[in-house]
Amino acid sequence: MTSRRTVLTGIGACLMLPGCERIGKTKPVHDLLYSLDGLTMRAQRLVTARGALAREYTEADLSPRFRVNGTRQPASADYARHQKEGFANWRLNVGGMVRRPLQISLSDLRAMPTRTQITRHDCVEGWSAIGQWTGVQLSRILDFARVSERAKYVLFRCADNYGDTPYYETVDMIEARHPQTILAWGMNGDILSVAHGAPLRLRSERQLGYKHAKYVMGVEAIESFAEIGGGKGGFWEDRSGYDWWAGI
Ligand SMILES: Nc1nc2c(c(=O)[nH]1)N[C@H]1C(S)=C(S)[C@@H](COP(=O)(O)O)O[C@H]1N2
Ligand SMILES: [Mo]
Repeated sequence: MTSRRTVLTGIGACLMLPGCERIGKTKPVHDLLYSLDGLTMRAQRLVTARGALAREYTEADLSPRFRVNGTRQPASADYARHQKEGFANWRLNVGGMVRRPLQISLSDLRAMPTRTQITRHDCVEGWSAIGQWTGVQLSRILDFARVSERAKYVLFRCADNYGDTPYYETVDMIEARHPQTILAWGMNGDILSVAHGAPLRLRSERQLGYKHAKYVMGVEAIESFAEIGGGKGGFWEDRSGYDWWAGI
């Protein structure tokens, strides 16, 4: 208990000092992840302001090259068809615990109010890159679909499989409604490329790279992820035991 309190105080104190976000910069992501291992997500929420923003950068900071990781081309026939059609007939399915299920076209998503942000992506495998992302805040879509108050998480179903297993991710409602949590259709001033998750990918800027689901086909409000996939809340969480919370 004492040691936990010491850790908490340390982090809390650090957050009040300018330049403290550098922790994430100087320490390898892995170290940071495991130094927080003993803390519950709730404890981290207590020491971090609920609405705290991930650091945003300037265009001068953009990485000359943004690595592609994981799937770079979904293999399904469905996806191939949409890709060929320039995603003109593709629809984002919004469902689960919502009062108004939606099917939103890419042009409608692009017509919604946009948010552009330059952020650093941290992959658990030990690389980072700064990129600019443009999209619609997930909170707008949740509001538009009139998500139920009982929903606790948002599930993202992706178009790509690893073998027979579809990639998926979940975030809680605090993360889902965070202002920097966007469904991005643009990157570095261009339309999002297939390699980076076209037509739509999640940016959940306070979390590690694997949470940022690419090729998002469906968004569902859910009460629990216990019955989805392997029950751990995400593809890599199921397969490799990666942390579900994955806060940076
Ligand atoms: N659908 C899907 N989303 C995914 C992945 C994937 O393989 N499939 N890989 C994840 C991982 S581990 C990382 S680091 C980022 C990589 O995004 P990038 O290819 O744009 O760099 O996407 C994440 N989202
Ligand atoms: Mo990653």
